[in-house]
Formats: sequence, C-alpha cells, structure tokens
Amino acid sequence: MPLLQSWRWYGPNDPVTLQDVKQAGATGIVSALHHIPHGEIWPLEEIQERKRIIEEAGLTWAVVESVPVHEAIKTRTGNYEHYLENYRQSLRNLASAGLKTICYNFMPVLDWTRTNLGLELWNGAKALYFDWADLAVFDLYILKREGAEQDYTEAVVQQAKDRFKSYSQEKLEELSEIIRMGVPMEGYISLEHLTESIGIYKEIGHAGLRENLAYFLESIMDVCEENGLKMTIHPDDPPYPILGLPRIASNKEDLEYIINRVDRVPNGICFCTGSLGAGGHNNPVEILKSVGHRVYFAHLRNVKKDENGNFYESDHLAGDVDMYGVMKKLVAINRDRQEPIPFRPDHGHQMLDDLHKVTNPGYSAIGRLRGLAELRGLEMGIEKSIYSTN
Ligand code: DNO
Repeated sequence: MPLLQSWRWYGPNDPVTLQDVKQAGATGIVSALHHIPHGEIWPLEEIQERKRIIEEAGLTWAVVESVPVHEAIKTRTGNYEHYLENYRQSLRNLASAGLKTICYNFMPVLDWTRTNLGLELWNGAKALYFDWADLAVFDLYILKREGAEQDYTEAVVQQAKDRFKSYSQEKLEELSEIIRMGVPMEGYISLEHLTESIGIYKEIGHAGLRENLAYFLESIMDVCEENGLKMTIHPDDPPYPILGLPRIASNKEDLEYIINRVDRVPNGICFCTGSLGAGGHNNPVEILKSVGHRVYFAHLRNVKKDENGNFYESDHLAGDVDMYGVMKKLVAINRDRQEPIPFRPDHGHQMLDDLHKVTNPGYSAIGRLRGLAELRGLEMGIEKSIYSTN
C-alpha cells in the first residue's frame, strides 16, 4: 500500500483547480473551510458541500488542514471554554461527514513566517525565503518591539539598520505585509494586534503555552476517540521563537513532549520536513524515527540554509533535508498501517507558466506538480529496491 498522494486545495476560489490536481496525479485533497472565522463551529452542511465538490471531481477529501485553534484557546483567556466547545462540535461534524484526519497548529498569532515570497533562483523560478535581517527590519523599525535588539546578533542588527535606510517605503510595507500574513485566505494581523499579542504571550511563556496545548488536547481527546479522529499538530515554521513569541513544536524534544504529555492515540503529528528542516538543530530523519508512530500526515518539502540560518525553499529532493532518508522511514512506517499515510508536496516553486499567474504563495500548480512527481518516484524506487521480491 503506497502513501496517499494528496494536494492542498484552498477551495472553489483556489486558482489551481481540482482538474489540475487530478492531472498532477494526486488523489487525496487537503482542504479547509477558510471562510469560517476562527473559533466558529463548522456547520455540517458546509462540510458536506465541500466534500461533495471534491468527490464530484473524482477525488477524496483526505485531510482537513486546518481547523484553526482560536487565540483564546492558545492563550487560555476570555471565552476559551466556549471556543473549546465549538471546536469539539466542529470535530463531531467533520467526523459525521467521514473526515478523520485533522491538522492544526499551536503557533502564537502568526502561522508560517517568511520575509520574501518571490526569491528568484538561478533558473528563474521563485521560492519563499526567510531572512533574519529582514525580520529584524520589521521587528526593530516597523513593529518597534521593546527589547527586540537582544533577540538578534550584533551583525544582524547592523545589517537591519543599513537595510532599513536603503529600503523604500513601498518595500517596507511589502515586508510588513508578508510577515503579518498567515494563511493567504485568512488575512493579515494588524501591527497593534500583533504588539498586544506579543505582550500576552510574554506572560504565558514557553511553559505556559505547553500547558495550554495540553489543556486543549485533553479537552478534545474524548471526542476524537469516540469518533475515530486523528489530530496532527503542525510544527512551528520556522522552528524557533520569532518576534519574542514562544514556540513549543520546534524540535524533537518538543514533539516527544507533546505526544507523551497527552499519551493517547489521536494525539498525533503532521510531520513537516520543511518546517523542522529549517532549524540547524533538527535532523528530520531522527525526529521521524522517534515520533513516527504518531505521524498521521506528512508535508514533504525541502529547505536550503546558509551559515547565518537564513533559508529558502529548495527543490523537493535538493536541500538540507535528507528526503531519501525521510521517505525511506515513512515508507517503513506506512507498511505497518491499516490506512495509507497521506502526504502532500508542501509548497513548490513558482515556475514556467505560473510565473505569470497569481496563485497563493507556495501553492502554485507546476512547482508542486514537479515536487509530487519527484516524491512519488522516490517512493516507488524505495518500495521496489527494498521491499520488492522480484
Ligand atoms: C503553510 C502550511 C501551514 C499549515 C498550518 C497548519 O504552508 O503548512 O499554514 O497549514 O500551520 O495549521
């Protein structure tokens, strides 16, 4: 039984269509109801409607990515019990529509963070990029966070100073938007809101955030067990604290802590090689060996870091992540499963015809098609050379 080849589809407004997905060769869809505000219950009818559209195209809805965790739950403030009840109800509704694998994250305020969405590569394709000095430009001169200098090396602070002087107003605004953007369909966070949240999370700290995650998981595990659901936490992207925000899913120890702290089968992991691989402290193959029994979904993508920890998203099989090692282990884990583990080619370069199209950053068609094709070949090669008897 091969892994399930899946593909993120943002819904009917996604410029990449289900027809495109079929031609790319994926059979599973990864989708979410992005139009529902965070914290509200996902109505059964809307879930069924999305499912109907996917199935009419001859595909299956394999993973729900994501059911967002409301900030009140992450901070355990205000009306969080109400949002937990809503979350449980969304899970019940998803389960009754037959959806069983759910992805979420517990990153404070911001989802994944980059500083450039169109780094031009040597071959003319464009990639997503994270640069410490640009983050510092935002942090020191746009957000003006108190005490921010202490979070950067002297060299980065100096670089940020120089860049700030040379960047145009337009460039600064663009940088600010890129950093404040989360999931493309779900808008930007304002500077004021970000500053306020940073203050709240400072009080909570690393240990407090871990507690809040454990509380969240404990509150939903019964519903998951009763309905056969599997939750998969997405690692922090990038896998270290930024803007003074605590991070609790950034490395092997964090992931081990999460699955052991609430040691129940539905408490699983979305194994994202790109997020983890962006940290010099992480060896994705070693992490997979340790937590693989709880991996129910995988994002396969690669990154290339420089000596200062900046990184760009490289081709799926080139970069710092040993994708062969990851795939070999994933194939081995998958062989012991009843159901195939879904993976998706996570992100892809903007290339060829897509350079002239507007698509969601990281989610153009052709770059992902290339990634999926390479990953599928890698999987088949591993299957045949290691497990085939003829
Ligand atoms: C980025 C994605 C993330 C992911 C969420 C899961 O491309 O991998 O936005 O969907 O963090 O909750």
